[in-house]
Amino acid sequence: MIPKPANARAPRPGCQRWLALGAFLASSASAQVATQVTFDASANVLDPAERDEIVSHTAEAMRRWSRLLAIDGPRSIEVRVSITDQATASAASAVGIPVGEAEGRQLLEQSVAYELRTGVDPNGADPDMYLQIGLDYLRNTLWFDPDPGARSAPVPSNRTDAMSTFLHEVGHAVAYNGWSDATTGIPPATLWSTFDRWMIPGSPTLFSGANAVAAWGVAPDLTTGNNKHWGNGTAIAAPRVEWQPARPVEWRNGLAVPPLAPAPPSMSPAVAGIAAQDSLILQLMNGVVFYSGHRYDISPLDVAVLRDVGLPLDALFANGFD
Ligand SMILES: [Ca+2]
Ligand SMILES: [Ca+2]
Ligand SMILES: [Zn+2]
Repeated sequence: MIPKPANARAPRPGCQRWLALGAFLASSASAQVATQVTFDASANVLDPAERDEIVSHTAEAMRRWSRLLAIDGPRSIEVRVSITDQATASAASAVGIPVGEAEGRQLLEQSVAYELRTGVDPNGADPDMYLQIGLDYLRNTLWFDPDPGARSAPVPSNRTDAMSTFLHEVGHAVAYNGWSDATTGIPPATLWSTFDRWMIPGSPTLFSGANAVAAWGVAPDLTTGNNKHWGNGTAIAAPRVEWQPARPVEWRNGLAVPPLAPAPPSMSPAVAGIAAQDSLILQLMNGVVFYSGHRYDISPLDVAVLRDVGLPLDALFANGFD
């Protein structure tokens, strides 16, 4: 759950290759995205059934994110899996790709996002994304869905839904990552990611991407100490308003040029009648808690962030959400 800096990983030698095509449904976008999952030597502890579950859940998570995007040709995303002793799971794109300059800093895009957007694999045969999973978490906390595409079987009340975890981790590789300080939100002096650039450092740091602000109603707060995620504490964090019209982000000279942020509407939480599902704490990409027995999925706020980091959305999803 804790994102790693996107450029901090080195390729690891020696792996077994497993192939999963994330292309088994009809969506024109996802039909062109193949996900290849490989395991390094740390995964030798796994049995074949466990590997199959990791492959199927990784591919389905990549399919669910990539089907939102307008993709103009075949893509192949290589994911390298390691098994660790960490408490949960973590993931990141392999590298950050310079795509321009914004406000005096080099702007870097996650390598998975870059390849999905452009069709160019920025690091050749090396993996595009690294995924680490704690062994105890894998075996004693996660519940692997017998049909990760359908997601209809009841999630055991004492288990964490593995599809939710895999969706969360792929979300880091696609959009939710960067180099800003995890607590202060302050970026390095010379560079930042397409996500970092929208942070308003503070306590908490806020996310000011125009589409996210429009989707949420106010600038949503990022988790202090873990700020490539949403939310703090367990209270309802912010009111939100109805989904607003899509605001396309244009690319000029290699740089995502955002629309102007609308002024957040003035809303009283007591008047707005906020429902539990409107809490940042219940977002897939929240940084506070994953409730057992509960399914999380990509939300309209996540779609807004995809726009804010410069990804082109499929017309099917341009004005709403399925
Ligand atoms: Ca690739
Ligand atoms: Ca690659
Ligand atoms: Zn996370």
